[in-house]
Amino acid sequence: MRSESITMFKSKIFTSLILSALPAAAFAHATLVTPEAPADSYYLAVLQVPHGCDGKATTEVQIKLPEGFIAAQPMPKPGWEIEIIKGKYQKTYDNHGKPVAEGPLEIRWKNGNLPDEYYDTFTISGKFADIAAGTAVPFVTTQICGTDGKAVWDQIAKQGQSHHDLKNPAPVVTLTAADEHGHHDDMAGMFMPVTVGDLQITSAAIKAMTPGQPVGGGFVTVVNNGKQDDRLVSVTVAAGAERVELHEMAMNNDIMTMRRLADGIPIAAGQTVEMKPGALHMMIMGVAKPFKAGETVRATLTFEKAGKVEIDMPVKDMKPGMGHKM
Ligand SMILES: [Cu+2]
Repeated sequence: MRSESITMFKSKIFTSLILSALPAAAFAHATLVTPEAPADSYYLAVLQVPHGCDGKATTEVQIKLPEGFIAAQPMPKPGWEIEIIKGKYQKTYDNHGKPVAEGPLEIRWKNGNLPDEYYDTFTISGKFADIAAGTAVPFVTTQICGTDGKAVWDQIAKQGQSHHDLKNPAPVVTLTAADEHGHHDDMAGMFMPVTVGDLQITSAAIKAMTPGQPVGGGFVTVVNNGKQDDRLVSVTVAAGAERVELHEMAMNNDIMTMRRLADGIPIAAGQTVEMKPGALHMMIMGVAKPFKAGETVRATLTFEKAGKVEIDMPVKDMKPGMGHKM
């Protein structure tokens, strides 16, 4: 279970890394630059306005602050006036031990001029209070272009709907549990893709072991972006194990069998090979000290054509029962 959520979380991170690497003009919608934030913490809402209204320059940007985003402060922008609309919150929040029942509800940057061919950002700092992790929090935005143009970014995805399906989606930030995101230690559970030749190792994990187990399981996903077939020939780990074998598990006549792949694991051109519990895996024999979740194990993978590559494999708790008897 935990490994699944880590994977999901990781893919979100990668998505946001990829998105932020794109030129700003690639965004058609008004969006928040940071799409995820820990619940109950400070957040810098940076709204990105990608273009004007049908070719016209943007002259005003209005952001309605979501309920539960307290103590908001806009960042001034040269060339723009700021209006802060204050009022009562729907309930009373605790801000460092002080009850807070009112504050800014909407921020407006006015009388500016942002030509259609430019993008710009509008920033508000504030704090999330009493909003559950997992909530997608909208910052409804209205973009005004002089007297005859307007874009309202206020649509909110319903259950099972992607915001990509919406024409004018509200900029949203998704709140994450503090322990999922906030601490440095948790970054240890992540694996950043590693490239060797035409191959890319996109995920890697070692199953956490219980004391007394002498054998561990390891898994990588390898993508072959090249035009020639390759093969994972062997794996070694830096310390604390006798050897690593490459194994395959499969159902044969209703019996789950495991066999050693003495020739290694083929990785055909253009293919992705995913090792996982109950299928292809590394079997780490003679482990001196059981691998514990949160640790990292350095491993060297040797490929027939791409050669050797060193990776740091995070140790994770994996669903019991999916692997073989280890
Ligand atoms: Cu095995």
